Amino acid sequence: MLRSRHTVPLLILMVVIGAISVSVALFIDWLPDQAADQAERVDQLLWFVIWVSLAIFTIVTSVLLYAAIRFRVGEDDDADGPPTHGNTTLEVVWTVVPAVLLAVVAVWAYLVLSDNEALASDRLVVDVTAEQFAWSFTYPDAQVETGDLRVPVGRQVELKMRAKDVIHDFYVKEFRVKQDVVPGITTRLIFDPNKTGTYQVICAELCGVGHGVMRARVIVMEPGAYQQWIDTARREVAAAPSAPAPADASPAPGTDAAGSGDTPEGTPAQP
Ligand SMILES: [Cu+2]
Repeated sequence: MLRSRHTVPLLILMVVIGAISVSVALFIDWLPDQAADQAERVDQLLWFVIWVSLAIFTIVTSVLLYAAIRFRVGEDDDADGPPTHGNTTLEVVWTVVPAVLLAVVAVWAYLVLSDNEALASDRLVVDVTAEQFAWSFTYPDAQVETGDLRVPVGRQVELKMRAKDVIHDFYVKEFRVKQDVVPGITTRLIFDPNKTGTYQVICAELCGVGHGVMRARVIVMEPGAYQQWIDTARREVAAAPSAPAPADASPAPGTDAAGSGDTPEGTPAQP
C-alpha cells in the first residue's frame, strides 16, 4: 500500500487498539491452571488462534473506526457516494489468508489430538462408572473402588468409562480433556497428570436434576504416596468379610493389568 495521508493516523489507531487487545489477553488470567500434558498442547493451539484473531480484530476495527470518523458525511448530505466495483487483489487476500489459517489450525488440531491420545505402555487403567448423580472409580488390578480418583503424578492414566443410566460427561478443566460417558458402550479418556494437587471432576452433560452436584475429585499424588494408598486400600479390600475373594488378594485370572493396561471388562469389583 502506498503511503497516503491516511497511513500515519491509521497506524497510530492500530497501535492503540492492538495494545489494548494484547493487554486484555495478557493481563487477565483467563485459563485454569495446567495440570496435564494435554492441557499444554491444547493451550498452545488456543493461544495461536487468539493471537491471530487479535491481529485481524485490530486491523479490521482500526480501519472501520478510522473510516467512520474520517469519511463521515455532513448531516444534510444526501448525495450517493462514487460508484465502485470489486477489488480483485483485496478479494484474493481475504480469501487466501483465512483459508491458509484454517488449514494450519486443522493440521495443528489433528496433531494435538493424536499426541493427546497416544497410549503409554506403563499407563494406569481405571474403570469409571457414571450414574445419576455420582462417579465411582475401580482399579481393576487392585479390586479397589473409590469415590475420588487417585492417580500418581507423571504416569499416564487411561479411563474406561461406562454409564448406568443416561449420558454423562467426564470433564477436568485443569487437564483440558472431556469425554462423554454413554450407556451401552465403553468410552476412553487419556490424560498425563504432571502436577500434584486436587482437581474437580465435573459432569459436563446435562443428566437430570442432580447434574449440578455430580462432582468428584481427582487427587494427583506423588508416586510413593499413591503406592502407599493403593497398597492400604488393597489390604482393606482383602480383609473385608464381603470381599469377592476373601483371604486372597491376588487378582482374578486375566485381570493383572499392572503394566499391561489391557484389562478384560467385568472384574469382580464391579458393584
Ligand atoms: Cu451427569
